[in-house]
Amino acid sequence: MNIPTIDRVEAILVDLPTIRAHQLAMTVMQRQTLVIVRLHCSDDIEGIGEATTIGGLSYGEESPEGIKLAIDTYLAPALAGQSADNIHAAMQRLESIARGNRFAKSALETALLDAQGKRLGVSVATLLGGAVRTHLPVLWTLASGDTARDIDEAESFLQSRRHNTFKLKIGRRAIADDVAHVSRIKQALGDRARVTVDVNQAWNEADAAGAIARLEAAGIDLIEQPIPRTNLAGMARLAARFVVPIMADEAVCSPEDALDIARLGAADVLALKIAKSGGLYGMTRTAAVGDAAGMALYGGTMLEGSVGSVASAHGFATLPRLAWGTELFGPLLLKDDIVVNPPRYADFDMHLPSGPGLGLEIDEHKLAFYRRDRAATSRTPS
Ligand code: MUC
Ligand code: MG
Repeated sequence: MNIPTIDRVEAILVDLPTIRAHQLAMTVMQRQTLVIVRLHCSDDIEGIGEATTIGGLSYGEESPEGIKLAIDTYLAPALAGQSADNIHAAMQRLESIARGNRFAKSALETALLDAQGKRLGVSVATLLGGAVRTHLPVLWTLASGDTARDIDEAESFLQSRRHNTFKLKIGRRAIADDVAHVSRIKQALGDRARVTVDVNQAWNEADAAGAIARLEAAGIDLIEQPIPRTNLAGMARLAARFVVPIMADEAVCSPEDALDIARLGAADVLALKIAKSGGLYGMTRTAAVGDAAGMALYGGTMLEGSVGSVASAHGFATLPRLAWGTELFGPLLLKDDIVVNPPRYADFDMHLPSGPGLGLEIDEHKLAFYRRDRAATSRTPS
């Protein structure tokens, strides 16, 4: 039997508008840039993957443009001619020629898994050992910047049974304003919804201690990354001081990070993301360390579109325990999509697509329309 090899890899920047402004501690998003990877193999099978970050360089150390440059210049040439059906060997080769660049590597690993799944006629979750759930709870982030609008948004999603947990992005305004905003939303929703907050590292430890005391009293269910990711000792003190669980997000990118957090008791919950983990296998290894240490797990997002969100869902579906559900709502924040069959959301859950690989098909017309390297004049609306 001929062993399929990797022929060619494309990395495509895709700019999609968001349905509304999305305000986080470090940036306000009006659009999202996806880096879509298409990996072509010698047996005519194509695998797709996605590397997406938030707000250019404002969230993480890789920008969409940098990810494309790293893939085009270094990672794709290193993969050319390699066996397409040995994903670990391909990823090890990338490790040996490039440090870091986890988002770029994650997109390539996803594309290899998608191709291999299509080749074998099985889903990515099956390749990873099998899904233990076919649908995943999905929260929604309220981040319009306006309290009344956020309450309206939450009410409409509760009514349509799309979401019953809401994450509030705070850390941008004065603490007193943030606490008042969060408390008003929790008061309006009451026991009908769970409310969590994500501070994205914006507070120092002393401010965090004061704010968390007030958020706990207001009935908030979870506090995500209140202080800088490097201050694990501070996170441990906060986790010991409060009953409300503290979640690590930016602080946990690898199994080694999870081990440090476990040793120090620096979090009660870990936010897992395939991009920051360098791929699905890195995410599941990180999850295993957290799980073994007795920490609860949560399926995080970098606000990816359908490709990255569905890839994440395949991985999260295989985890034995996922106590805090997921936030894989990225496709719903975007005005349009570049796949023909976006994931289905119903009854507070995201439903895993069926079909080999990721179970997704690129919409060529939409991709051609939204890709950045298309001259504006040659774009034709659908
Ligand atoms: C983050 O830090 O968790 C996830 C949801 C959202 O609105 O932003 C992201 C990033
Ligand atoms: Mg976060």
